[in-house]
Amino acid sequence: MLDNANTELDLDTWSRDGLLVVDDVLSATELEQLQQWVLELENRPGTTDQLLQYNETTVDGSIRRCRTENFLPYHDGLRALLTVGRIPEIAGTLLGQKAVLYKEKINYKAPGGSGFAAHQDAPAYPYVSNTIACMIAVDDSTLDNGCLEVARRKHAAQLPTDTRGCVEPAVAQTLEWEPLPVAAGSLVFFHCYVPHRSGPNSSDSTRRAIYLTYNGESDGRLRESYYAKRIHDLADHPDQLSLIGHFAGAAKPAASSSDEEQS
Ligand SMILES: O=C(O)CCC(=O)C(=O)O
Repeated sequence: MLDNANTELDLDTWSRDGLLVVDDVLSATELEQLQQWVLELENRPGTTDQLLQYNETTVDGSIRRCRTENFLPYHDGLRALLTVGRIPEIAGTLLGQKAVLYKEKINYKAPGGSGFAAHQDAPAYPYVSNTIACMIAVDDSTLDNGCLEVARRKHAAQLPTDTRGCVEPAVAQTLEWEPLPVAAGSLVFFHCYVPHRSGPNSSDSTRRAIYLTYNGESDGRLRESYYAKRIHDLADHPDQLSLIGHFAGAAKPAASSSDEEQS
């Protein structure tokens, strides 16, 4: 997968904005395969400390999958795609050294599913200060279904945070927010200080996106430490999807058969 991509990266945009959209990496066949893999993962049962699944209650009261985490050990195809080849190579070019995966997640955002408050990723990621995210649009990401919204050129430092670890609302209000709709198959790379947020899904179809976080190899292989801390810390905060409280909805771990009911 991805061997055919020969993308010229716009490094000026990357350093100016902290953000880069790369459109021509996945072929149509590769995208179809990815969509199938994501569907397979969505339907697997969750556990308390291995494959992590989360559901949310959407506006109409139905319980829908909202997030999968820590799937790398449990899916050979995705493990290969996300750790070898073009995607980590692009991340490495942007980081200036070999990129290693810090964490991986899928956000599903079903119809009526919730968005995310304005935040920077850095406070959610212990043990490391420099990471970049790669969002892979599994479905078209649109204004109606809650695409990412970003503030460009604000990636130099941590902004003031509130008690949730999100950008202080008074500061968030002063930022220039730009919706970033992208077609399925697009990759969006962004630095861990890029402020971002998203709205709810007001369309009638699900908007899936994979989010990968990479760090430079010189900072270490931190993925297992991250997931150990996450599992430990979130045991006391079962309504949170992350080490920061950025999710606007009502989330719940789906780790037993009674929680697996999908509507
Ligand atoms: O998927 C989205 O709408 C935004 C997700 C996000 O910012 C996050 O999961 O940290």
